[in-house]
Amino acid sequence: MKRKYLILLCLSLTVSACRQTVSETKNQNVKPLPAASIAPTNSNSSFPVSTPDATKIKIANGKGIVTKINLDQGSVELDHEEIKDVMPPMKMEFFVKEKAELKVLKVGDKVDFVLEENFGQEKIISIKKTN
Ligand SMILES: [Cu+2]
Repeated sequence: MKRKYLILLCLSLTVSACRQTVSETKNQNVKPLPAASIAPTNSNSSFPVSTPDATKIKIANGKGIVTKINLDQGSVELDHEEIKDVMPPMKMEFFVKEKAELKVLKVGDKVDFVLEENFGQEKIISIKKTN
């Protein structure tokens, strides 16, 4: 009888260990938030700046059509035109710096946006409906 109990105990331990692994894996799937943006240290000087830092943070203008809005995440999916020197036309999701700007947008809106590219991580710093 005692041995049977031990086996059961063993089994339940295995199961709970299993569950833990599953939930850990799930957590890893959570979309990583974009790393905090590194503000240019010389923000007082007029743009463009010609310090080496200027090459790491790129600002680009883009145009596109809203295909999805995620207010909770603060992200927007756009079917965007070519963004010069950044990327070809495509449909993709961007994080938006000012979530409030998303509240006035809806799917299908044509938008102008400003993209900040920071070490390969893009973030929309301004997005406005085109009239
Ligand atoms: Cu893109």
